[in-house]
Amino acid sequence: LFNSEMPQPAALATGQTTVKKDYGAVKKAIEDILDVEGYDDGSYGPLLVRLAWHASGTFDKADGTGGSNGATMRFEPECSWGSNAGLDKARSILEPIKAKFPWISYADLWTLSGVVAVEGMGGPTIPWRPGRVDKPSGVHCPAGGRLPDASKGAQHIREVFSRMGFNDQEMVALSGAHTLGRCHTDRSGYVNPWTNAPTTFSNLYFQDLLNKKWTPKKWDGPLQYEDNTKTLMMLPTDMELIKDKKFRKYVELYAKNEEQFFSDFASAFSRLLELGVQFPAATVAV
Ligand code: ZEM
Repeated sequence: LFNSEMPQPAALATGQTTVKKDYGAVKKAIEDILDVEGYDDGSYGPLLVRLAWHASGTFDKADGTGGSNGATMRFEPECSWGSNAGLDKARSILEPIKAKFPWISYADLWTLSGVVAVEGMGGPTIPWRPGRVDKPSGVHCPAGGRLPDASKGAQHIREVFSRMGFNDQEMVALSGAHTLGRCHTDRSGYVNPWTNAPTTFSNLYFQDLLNKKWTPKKWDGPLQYEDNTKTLMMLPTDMELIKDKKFRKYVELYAKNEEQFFSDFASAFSRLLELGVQFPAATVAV
């Protein structure tokens, strides 16, 4: 009864059944694995934020390479980059969720995890939409050396983040993610958390940068800074945000105005996770 002139129902035409892509259910599954006793400060949240960031922060706006699309961190050489040390753990805790919702791409799952983690730790709502497509092998890995080096200065920070397309204010807003989590000697060589509330998303990182006295830590490890309790830390790149006058202006703004920080972080983080991604025309936020 059908002829080529008649619109045909898609399922009949292709013989396929449709899977309902319930991103809300995936979000819920991620929320459920965030809190865990005995790992770091009791949450995988900071690690998942770092996964989303490193998956995305390889983008180069000059040629459109890198970025979250493709989820190439599954492959050599990207999975073995020194900068990605420890993220194997983040990827593996998401595997049971990928198994339960096989229709979601790794690239969507990793970025959504960062979003759910920020939200779950009390941060702003981050606009997120699906549409990233996994690439099949490591030949698609971006060039190495694109993620920032914590031992370097303001010029390096500007080079790396302007390559992605961010301005000074967005660089400072994104750096506010260091209010979360900690450094691990076996991953980066650095040690300790930035703040005393590493599983709560807040503007405490900016307040601490300005209000605590930071001095070089005396140890055999790489140069890092410590507060007078010797329990908190700042990386050399974190210190650049108060040494550089143009960056410092925004540190002062965000230390005073948490609402502004939340709103600017949400926009910049959302954009970070979408760099280089081509979304189908009618993709809406979930
Ligand atoms: Zn980080 N970051 N980061 N970062 N980062 C670490 C940890 C975390 C830099 C960096 O070298 C390091 C952004 C920007 C920059 C997070 C999120 C974001 C660590 C410690 C280092 C060394 C890793 C370890 O030992 O486990 C540098 C140089 C940056 C810019 C100049 C941006 C942007 C981020 C997100 C928007 C997070 C959440 C962590 C904590 C991870 C954890 O496991 O607790």
